[in-house]
Amino acid sequence: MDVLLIVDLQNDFCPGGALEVPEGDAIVPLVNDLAEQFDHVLQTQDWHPEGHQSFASSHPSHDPYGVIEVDYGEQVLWPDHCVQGTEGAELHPDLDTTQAELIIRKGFRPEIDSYSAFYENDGETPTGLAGYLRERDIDTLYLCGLAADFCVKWSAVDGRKEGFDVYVVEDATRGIDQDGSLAAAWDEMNDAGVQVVSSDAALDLATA
Ligand code: VGL
Ligand code: ZN
Repeated sequence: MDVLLIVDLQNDFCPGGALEVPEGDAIVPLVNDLAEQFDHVLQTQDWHPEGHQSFASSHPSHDPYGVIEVDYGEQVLWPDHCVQGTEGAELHPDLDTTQAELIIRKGFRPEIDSYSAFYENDGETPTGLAGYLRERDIDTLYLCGLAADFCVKWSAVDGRKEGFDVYVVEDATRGIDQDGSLAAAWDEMNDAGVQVVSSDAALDLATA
């Protein structure tokens, strides 16, 4: 069984938001089209408490987009974004979420960031998604949303680690592209056995 997983399509990742992904909002109509064609749709929502460790503002001597070393490895420091209960954390208003069967929130532990829909950034603390998918006999994931080089990539690679077939819908995602992170992300996904497809191909595959 196939699902469409829409990653972090939230105001703060769209132009005008706190952590804008260039053209992040441009994918909304296409994501809505995809959602309509899938029988099962899931979403993620980045959902940080104020003062989250991933915020540069929590580390006074550091600027946004710098990198620090934390318990679980490198942490990019972001502008404050997707703070719980704020407008920036809301899903994009034009995104049609009617069909979403599950919205998984992540990044809510103050001391640990969570890019992947499966694991916190320590690579060990599960979100519960793998179990949810297995219990529902879902074996194939189509990923779209934001950002291609962070949450989409980490979700795709972890999905492979968990044994799922994973497709990333290339025209239904956009990247932050921090220091070449976008090209590196496509390579990493490729190495992990993630398949990159166009939305047209995804629709053909998913309905086949
Ligand atoms: C994301 C950076 C920080 C993402 C979330 O959704 O890709 N990126 N938090
Ligand atoms: Zn975040």
